[in-house]
Amino acid sequence: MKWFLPFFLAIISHYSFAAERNYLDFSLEQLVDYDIYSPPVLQSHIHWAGELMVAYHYSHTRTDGMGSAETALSTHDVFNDYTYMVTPTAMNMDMHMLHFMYAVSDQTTYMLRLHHMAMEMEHETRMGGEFTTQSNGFGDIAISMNHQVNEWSDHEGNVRQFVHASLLLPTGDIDAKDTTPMSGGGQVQLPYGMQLGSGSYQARFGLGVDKLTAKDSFGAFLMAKGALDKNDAGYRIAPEASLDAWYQRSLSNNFSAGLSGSLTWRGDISGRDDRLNPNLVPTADRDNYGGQWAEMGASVSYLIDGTYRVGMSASLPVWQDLSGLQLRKKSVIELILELTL
Ligand SMILES: [Cu+2]
Repeated sequence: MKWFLPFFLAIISHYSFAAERNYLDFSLEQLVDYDIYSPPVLQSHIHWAGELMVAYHYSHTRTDGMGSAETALSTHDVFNDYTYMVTPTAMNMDMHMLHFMYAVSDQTTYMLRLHHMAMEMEHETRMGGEFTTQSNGFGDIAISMNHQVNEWSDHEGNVRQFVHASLLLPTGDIDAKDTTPMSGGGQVQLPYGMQLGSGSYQARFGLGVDKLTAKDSFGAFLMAKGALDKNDAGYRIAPEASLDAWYQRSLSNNFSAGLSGSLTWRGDISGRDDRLNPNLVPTADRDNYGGQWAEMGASVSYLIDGTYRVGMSASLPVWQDLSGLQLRKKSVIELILELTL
């Protein structure tokens, strides 16, 4: 994160005085042309033939406190109601994502995503001790295609429909280890949620729609993802489905703001990793992973010279229903830097 800030500030200061293109002066054709309103979901995003886009996203996800179904539980509740020797108390995840998008035609854009994760989980033991485990490294690489299937204009603006397909490669580590007070100084296998990859090939499919007018943009994206095979450790990560919706509006020549909402469903892990002891800590038990989350977010976006876009977003869960016993989601903060060539 530290290396990113000077870069970010340098770009803002260098280009903020040179802005020529801006939100309010655009005709509808130009808005579509320059892709000013980048949707918060990159999976429903296409470019003109030959265009290359590089996007860097940084996100920080915080989970804090335990819960079961819709109820928050204190550490005291966990040790009273369950037999686990250890409970997680909080987790922080920092993710750096690099997306490369290249449009082979006006309808079809290919995308490659690389990401690096650093996770830190805080724990408390039944005896009152505290400890932290960490893992970090590159995650599963995604190769995707975004395709516009339909487009039409009415008197207000331009409507587009998209399909999305991805293949995720099992490049992320599923053997991440760390020491704990119970491991006697040795390295032990970390639980499912602290692993960097899925260990499986995964497929992801999506359907999206958006509408662009001279002043605003809104859209929705529905997505489903699942593992195609069991990994070498003997399990298959949970399938996921999500629905994202957003609204973005221009507030000045180069400034826009947006609101978004998402619903996420996650199923169960199938099979199990025999290196983990599910009686020791809730995270080692595969039954403590699925759930449903509803989140609301807000974002701001700043356009620089029609080429760069910098943005920031924050989202909070408004409802969560957790399978078994797990950490409750608290917040997600994201910084975005996009360059279109
Ligand atoms: Cu793009």
